[in-house]
Amino acid sequence: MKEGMRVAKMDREILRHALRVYFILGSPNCKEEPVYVLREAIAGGITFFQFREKGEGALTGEEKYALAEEMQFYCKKAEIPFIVNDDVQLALELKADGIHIGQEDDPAEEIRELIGDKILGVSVHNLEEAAAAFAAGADYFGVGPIYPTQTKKDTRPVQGVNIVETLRKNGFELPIVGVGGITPENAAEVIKGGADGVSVISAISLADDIRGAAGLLRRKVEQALKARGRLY
Ligand code: 3NM
Repeated sequence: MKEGMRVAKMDREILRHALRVYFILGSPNCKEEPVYVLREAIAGGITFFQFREKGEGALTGEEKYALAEEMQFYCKKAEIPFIVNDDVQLALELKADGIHIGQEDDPAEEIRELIGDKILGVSVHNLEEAAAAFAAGADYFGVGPIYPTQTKKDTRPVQGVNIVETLRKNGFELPIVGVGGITPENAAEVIKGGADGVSVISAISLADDIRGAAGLLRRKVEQALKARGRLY
């Protein structure tokens, strides 16, 4: 596969490393105050963050902006990349580190044009979507749902770790994070399959011990990366 022409904001290997424990959060995903949830997750050891204010009861307008800004503050303080789901305007206004888009959002080429060298994550579900996202300048792939999830209602069918293995076998070297139903118990399988990290919502956001859950997930991911020797 040809190397991408652009130079990403973060070197690809730095990004790969940063994606290990990728927490996604919006206020509808919390039992407790969302900023508290994020701060506990940071204290537990998350390495990457996506602000995803979606679903029933999601904030909009100024309230959404204010929550994003406060979350970004704590990510910056901890030197954790802060990515916005889907909302380019918000990502640009906040000078976020990047944006994550799905297949139903605006085309990746257009988003790349708008965001310059910010990080661009794209959800992909098969080889064709991965090839198109790579050509459009994606910096990493989000791949899922790996396991059944209650958190997002409109997902594609469950793919299993197979999809990650398929992407690797077909020569895709871009950083990959698995998403959907991932927990400390099954995270190692996702890494073993060739992912660089795991994206989770509920395994952290709904845990009774948020900090402990984030820490355990990080240990499991790092053990699995070590066992794999970081190769895919
Ligand atoms: N994207 P949880 S599944 C945000 O398949 C998201 O693209 C998915 O939440 C996809 O960790 C999902 O609670 C929800 O299962 C992940």
